[in-house]
Amino acid sequence: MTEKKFNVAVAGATGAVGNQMITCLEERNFPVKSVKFLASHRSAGLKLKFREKEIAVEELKEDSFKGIDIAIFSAGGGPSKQFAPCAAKDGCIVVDNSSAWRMDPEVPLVIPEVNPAAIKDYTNKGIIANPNCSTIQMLVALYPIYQKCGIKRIVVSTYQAVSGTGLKAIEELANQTKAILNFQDYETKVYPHQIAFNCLPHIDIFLENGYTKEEMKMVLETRKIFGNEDIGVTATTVRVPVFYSHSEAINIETEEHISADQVKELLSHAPGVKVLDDPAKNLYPLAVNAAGTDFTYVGRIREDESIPNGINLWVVADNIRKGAATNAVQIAEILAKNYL
Ligand code: 25A
Ligand code: L14
Repeated sequence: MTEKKFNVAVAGATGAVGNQMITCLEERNFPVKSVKFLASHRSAGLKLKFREKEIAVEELKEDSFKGIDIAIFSAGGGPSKQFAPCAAKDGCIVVDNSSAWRMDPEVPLVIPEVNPAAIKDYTNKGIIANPNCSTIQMLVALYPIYQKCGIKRIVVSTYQAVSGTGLKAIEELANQTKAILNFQDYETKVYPHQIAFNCLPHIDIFLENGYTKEEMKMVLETRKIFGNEDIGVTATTVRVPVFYSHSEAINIETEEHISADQVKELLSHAPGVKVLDDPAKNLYPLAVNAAGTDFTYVGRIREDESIPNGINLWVVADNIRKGAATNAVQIAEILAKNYL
């Protein structure tokens, strides 16, 4: 039997995540019959390569999805809100990487290592949401512990790369770093403050409760993905002058006791996880080593000695790959294999 193949569109194809989505479709040998690359009018006509062939970028429009089976979106919240329903109306299933649809109760929010069965609910709206990058890597690491002994509360601080904000932010960090080291003037356009040689406790917009939207995504998305409204989550999300990969310092309080050694053993068999934890050899996860890979790396695993059932961990993953593009393509793979 010949494998079924699909007409695929990538919306936001010229962006940092969109580009990686194209690479992931190639690397993972997604069963593609045809591809279409979509972006704003600014990029229409630009040529991008897919499997050695040059393909012209087209402007994203309401009628872009006729004859398309699966569209992967990463063009920001505005375009997703506007165009995902147009795609669905034309029978195209959308895997959306923006925050636009994540908390819609009818739209499944999926991490393949955690809740792949939720994909079946794509039939509600024709849309599947990809979680926030910081949530994905945190839950890939915590889910095996959650299943084994329950988690009451999570306290997380993030150290997030600029690539999450897009190509312009990558340029801004590079330009500011060069300028400052050469005693030149520099511009601050993408972020409200200098990002080179700095840390900004501010990702996405501030909300009424004093938290940022990025922090509240970690709270609300965790509850939705675990299907547990009672789990306590509190987050501080920080932008750091790193290009690729987010790092996270995570403290959890479990329902039942688990030792640091048991956590190491459990995570060493967990899907998508690699444990790097040997302090004697200075071995722990690092952003520069995670970049370009699809694993969620976990290290610095130790017991929180201030409470009876507490664990501390350091979790690192490539925010553009597992945090966005890889996770979205993994969802599309399950959809294609099991549902279409
Ligand atoms: O709107 P938001 O939600 O606030 O999102 C802000 C940005 O964050 C990134 C993404 O940046 C987005 O633009 N982003 C969003 N969700 C993300 C997520 N979950 C995320 N990053 C990580 N995880 P990006 O640069 O990586 O990608 C932008 C892509 O979206 C296309 N696009 C934008 N508006 C569109 C649209 N496509 C269709 N319709 C629209 N209305 C965008 O295409 C790109 O593919 P493009 O043609 O606009 O960009 C091509 C080049 O132009 C630069 N550029 C972007 N904006 C401007 C611009 N140049 C001039 N003026 C601008 N206003 C880009 O840097 C790109 O190189
Ligand atoms: O997916 O790092 O909701 O600026 C939006 C903010 C992705 C990261 C999302 C950033 C995020 C992005």
